[in-house]
Amino acid sequence: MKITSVLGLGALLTASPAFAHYRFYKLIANGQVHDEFKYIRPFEAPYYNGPTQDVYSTDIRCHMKARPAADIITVSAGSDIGFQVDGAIVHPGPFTAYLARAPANESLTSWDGDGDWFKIWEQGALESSPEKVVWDEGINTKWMFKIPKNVPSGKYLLRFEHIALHGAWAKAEAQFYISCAQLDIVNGSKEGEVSPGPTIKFPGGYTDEDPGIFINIFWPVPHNYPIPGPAVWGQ
Ligand SMILES: *[C@@H]1O[C@H](CO)[C@@H](O)[C@H](O)[C@H]1NC(C)=O
Ligand SMILES: *[C@@H]1O[C@H](CO)[C@@H](O)[C@H](O)[C@H]1NC(C)=O
Ligand SMILES: [Cu+2]
Repeated sequence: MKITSVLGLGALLTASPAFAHYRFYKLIANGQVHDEFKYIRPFEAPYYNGPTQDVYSTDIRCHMKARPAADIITVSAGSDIGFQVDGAIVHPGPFTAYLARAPANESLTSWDGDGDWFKIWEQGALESSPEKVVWDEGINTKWMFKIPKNVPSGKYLLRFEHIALHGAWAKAEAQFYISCAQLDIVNGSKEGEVSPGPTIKFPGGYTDEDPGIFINIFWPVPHNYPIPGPAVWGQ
């Protein structure tokens, strides 16, 4: 949004349930765009493309009523990975990606994701100056980043998120669009060599009052937007 004062427009969009939403429905890994929801945990009804707004619910982990996917993809530490959206991002806000490793005694295809999540990538506004803030809204349809090459090998959930901030001037009105993929990361570091962090829990790591979650992005326009969650793991 380049306009400085469109509070009214924000309210209008929030109130319009028919407005097009979006899902991160395809995983991009090993140089290939995979089928819809292959390796990605399904959520809610098959065509639900709305957000979750409750940061205190387990829905904040992998989206509304997410359940395990059948398949796990093997990927190499240090390789490129990403997600494709099924339409266009129609709201302003940041993107983040996190990993959490499944405990040794759990199977990734049944683990609930109640683990320690560390951030591996984030993207705030594409352009940010006191005069102008440009969000990645209707611009990109896929987002690529790297699996850290030093991550310990193992079974992980990869959580990808877009936080829509058009209504976030009201408390608990930020919208979270999330997908989790099931990864078997190989060729990473050996057990016990590194501990990625800082880590957070989902739920637990975000609150309704985080400065990047409860914020009016229209006025004053935040040219130093604080992306929610911990710092990206530096390796
Ligand atoms: C892991 O590393 C080995 C040796 O370099 C390589 O042959 C193999 O293809 C790698 N695995 C993946 C999934 O990239
Ligand atoms: C794995 O271990 C944890 C901690 O001891 C326990 O809470 C959990 O129920 C165990 N999971 C399984 C599948 O046994
Ligand atoms: Cu929307």
